[in-house]
Amino acid sequence: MSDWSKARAALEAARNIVVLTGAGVSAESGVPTFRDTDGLWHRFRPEELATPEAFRDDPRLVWEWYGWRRERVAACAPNAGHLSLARLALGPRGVTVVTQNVDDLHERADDEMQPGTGGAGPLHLHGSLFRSRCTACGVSYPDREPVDATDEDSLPRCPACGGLARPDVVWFGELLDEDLLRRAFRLARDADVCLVVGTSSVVYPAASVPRYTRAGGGFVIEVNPSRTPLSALADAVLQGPAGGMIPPLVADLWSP
Ligand code: BV8
Ligand code: ZN
Repeated sequence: MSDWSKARAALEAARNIVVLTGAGVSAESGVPTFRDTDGLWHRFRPEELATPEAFRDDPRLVWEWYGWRRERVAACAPNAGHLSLARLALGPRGVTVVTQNVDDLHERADDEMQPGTGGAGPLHLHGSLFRSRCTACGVSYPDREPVDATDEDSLPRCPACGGLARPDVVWFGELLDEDLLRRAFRLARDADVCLVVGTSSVVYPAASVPRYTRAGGGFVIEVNPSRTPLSALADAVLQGPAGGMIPPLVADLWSP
């Protein structure tokens, strides 16, 4: 039995599915990944930008990077991979998307599939490009404004206390939201299938999610053009792009 047939059979039999996504699910939408050759960090280095130390040393540079990413994502649209996952979630199976991505393409796909419902949306383990958080009073708030990173005085400020705001994302060396992570692990443990799409599976603790499904006796499917450290653990490895692989993989699974 091919990995494709095994994966399809597991999804057909599944009552609960967890989908773990990484930057690769948004690649075909035009959002650069992190570690691919044309990745975000090809021109930058993670240590320079996605750390609290980098923000403390040069908040202007870090905001310039996030401001550019916010504009880039706003100009992109969900691809067939996002849309078919959103369609799957409308069907009889319990489907939870757990994403490492800070873009809003899963939410926008949900809106396209079921306008105005403002569904639960994905669990954002690493936060969101479209939320900022105050470094002084800690308040977190939706923020889609263009970032003026001309100088420190023009950087985003907290609407409540005027303190310097930061992107509401999880940087390296920062802890993830404990409750969110516990919820993701529990959902993965109880899932019949963990569908892992577009992640290099190198960043922890997010990369542990599929291991909980395995530990709970569930089936792990990996969709990625390349092999990753997860490939050896997966029950089915489907090598190809999310936008091309996910739609046929989940086709008709949404009909009762
Ligand atoms: C923490 C911020 C406790 C928001 C991000 C040593 C060993 C193990 C762990 C560690 C270690 N040293 C330090 C750590 C912990 C560290 C970590 O995991 N480091 C790694 C790099 C070794 N983790 C942390 O610090 C976490 N916090 O552990 O706290 C602690 C405290 C103190 C000290 C230690 C521990 C916090 C992690 C969160 C970091 N923040 N993002 C932002 O700016 O976006 S991580 C960043 O990488 C993004 O969130 C991204 O989601 C994530 C993972 O990357 P991917 O999504 O997988 O993207 P990538 O480019 O890597 O891969 C893309 C994949 O897509 C590829 O496989 C490619 O083949 C595929 N692809 C390409 N095209 C397609 C495709 N797939 C499908 N279709 C396509 N078309
Ligand atoms: Zn404040």
